[in-house]
This record gives sequence, structure tokens and C-alpha cells, in this order.
Amino acid sequence: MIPTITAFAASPDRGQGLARDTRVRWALEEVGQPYEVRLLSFAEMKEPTHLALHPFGQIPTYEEGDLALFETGSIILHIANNHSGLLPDDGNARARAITWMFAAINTVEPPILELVTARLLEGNKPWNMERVPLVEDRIRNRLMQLSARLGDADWLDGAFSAGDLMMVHVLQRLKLSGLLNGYPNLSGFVARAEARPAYKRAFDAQLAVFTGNAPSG
Ligand code: GTB
Repeated sequence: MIPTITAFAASPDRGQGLARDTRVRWALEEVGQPYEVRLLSFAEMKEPTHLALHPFGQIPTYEEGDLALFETGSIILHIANNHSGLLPDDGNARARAITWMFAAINTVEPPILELVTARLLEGNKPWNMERVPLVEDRIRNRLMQLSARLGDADWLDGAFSAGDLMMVHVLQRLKLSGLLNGYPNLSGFVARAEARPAYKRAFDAQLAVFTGNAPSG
């Protein structure tokens, strides 16, 4: 059965791959699962039809037969559990890879999202000049810890997994800030992941929505 995901009809990042449908597209590409995409305007995301799929009126969602999911962590875990290629077979290694998925979205992503909020939504607040450096320090602390753990390994725990996929997509949000530059092994980790053919296909597919070359789905 071909799953359908939802994505922005007009992504605010203009096809840079930062919206979260990209990580789901990437997971589907890694496992070789074709998918269809339903593009939504911001208004459509808040309408009852979409709210029935996603209580918070966001993208992406994932529909497969009578299953409907939201939250990229859950969607990617579902994909990884139902195909080979994103999680190891060994039980302990699998649990560790899933731990990295949670670490990406629960421990590394929150301060990064705080910085996005501080820069995009709070720039005109009188306390913004004091807040931004504090948030950047919190991010640097996480990057330092992650960098120390990765060391000179290619991936976070053995072979490439859904944990690496999630962590890389979280770290990509930092590219414009320059904060990743202080951690060459993390920049290398992101570059290695971006060189994967599955990532390139996912990136190109989300970019095609912006450039108007996307196949209708
Ligand atoms: N926790 C949820 C998940 O992981 O699935 C978060 C989903 C989410 O944040 N969705 C965003 C959304 O629908 C799009 S991805 N926002 C609209 C709304 O809440 O009304 C976040 C995102 C948006 C834009 C950029 N960008 O332009 O760079 C990057 C990331």
C-alpha cells in the first residue's frame, strides 16, 4: 500500500528541506517505499479535515490504509519498524538507535527551536539581545556533548540508522546560524548523511514542490 504524507504547498524555507516532511520523505527513500504527497495551504492545515488527522493542524501526517499518524518521531519509527534498513535487527542495538531518535527530538531539537523562536518571533522584544546568547550557549552545550560522543565515528551507534537520520535533520536547522562550524565532526556527520542517495532524492522531491516541478500526488 502506498502511503500518503502531507507537506506545505508553499514551504516558508523555499525548498531548503527544513520542514519536517523532509525527514519523513528521507526515511521512506531509505527503505525504498514509494509515497504520495498531499500539499496543503496554511488555511487547509487548520480546517476540520486536516485537524481530524493532526490535532495541532501541522504537517507532516502519514496515512497508510486505515492508519493515520502525526508526529515525525512516531511516523519514522513506524516506517523503520515495518521495513528493513533504518533500525538494526539486534534488539539492544535497535533500542539504542531508537534512543538516538528520542535524543534528537527531545534533547537536541528543543534549544534549536528556542533559537528559531527567539530570532523569528521575538526579535523586537526588549529582552531579545540578552536571550539569544543564552539560548545559543544551551545549543553549544548540546553540540559539545554530541560531538564528544560521536568522536571520529561515521554514525552515532554503528551503522546508519533512523537515529542518525533524525539527528541530522535536527542539526540542519542550525546551518545558517553558523553554530555547527565549531564542531567539524558534526559538520562532517551532516555532510555524510546529505551525501546519501536517499537524502538527495528526498531533498529534490521537497524542492520540486517549491520550484513547481513536483509530480502531482
Ligand atoms: N513535533 C511535530 C513533528 O515532529 O511532526 C512538529 C511538526 C511541525 O512543527 N510542523 C510544522 C508546521 O506544520 C512544519 S515543520 N507548522 C505550521 C503550524 O504549526 O501552523 C517546522 C518548520 C517550518 C518551517 C521551516 N522553515 O521554513 O525553515 C522549518 C521547519
